[in-house]
Amino acid sequence: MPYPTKNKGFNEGNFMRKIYFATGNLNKVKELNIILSDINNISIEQINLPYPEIQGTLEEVSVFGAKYVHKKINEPVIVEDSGFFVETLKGFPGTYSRYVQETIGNKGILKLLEGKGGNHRGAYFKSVIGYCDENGVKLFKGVVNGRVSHDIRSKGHGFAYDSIFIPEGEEKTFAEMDIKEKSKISHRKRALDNFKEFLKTI
Ligand code: ITT
Repeated sequence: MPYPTKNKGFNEGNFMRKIYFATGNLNKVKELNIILSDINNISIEQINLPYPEIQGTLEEVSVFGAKYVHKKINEPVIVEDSGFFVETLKGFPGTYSRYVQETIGNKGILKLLEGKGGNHRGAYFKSVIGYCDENGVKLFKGVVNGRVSHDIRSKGHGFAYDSIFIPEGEEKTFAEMDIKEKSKISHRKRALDNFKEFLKTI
């Protein structure tokens, strides 16, 4: 069933439509602007309006956050909840990614994997974008598979777990790629590609 909308479509006419991006993470904003740079009738504006991060899956957090912020500002809004999942650690840090990054950090993750060879270092990033307007919430997801490196490796790019994650088919970590290179294959790129397809329909 087509997604119902009271407004004229995002794609009709030449006018600019604004979507707010509620996040406190400026690295996410930079990546999002690069990934959405080919869309010319939508502008994204960051809004630093913290929403309660409920304990739950990335999907549950995004639904809650998008509805919460939309209720406050009454404008179309996206939020993004992402996580880093290490397979041999049963998905840890997953939904605890932010806390773990701020406490044991990348060194701590490498320590937990000490002595584990290539086959036991599988990991993935997942991004769940929640979009909410007057018609309700929609979710858009993206995953990038790869492995945890043996050392912290960075050329000064990226953030958080980027310096210990090597995407599938690559030799470099995300932090050894510039933002454009990362943004061709990242979990965020994949989720936003799905979001872009949706924007064409409303
Ligand atoms: P919000 O304000 O948007 O919630 P946040 O930094 O709290 O920003 P998340 O909860 O979505 O974001 O992210 C959980 C953790 O995963 C956090 O430590 C992020 O820095 C990290 N993370 C998310 N995306 C990442 C990426 O592309 N590369 C490396 N680390 C990432």
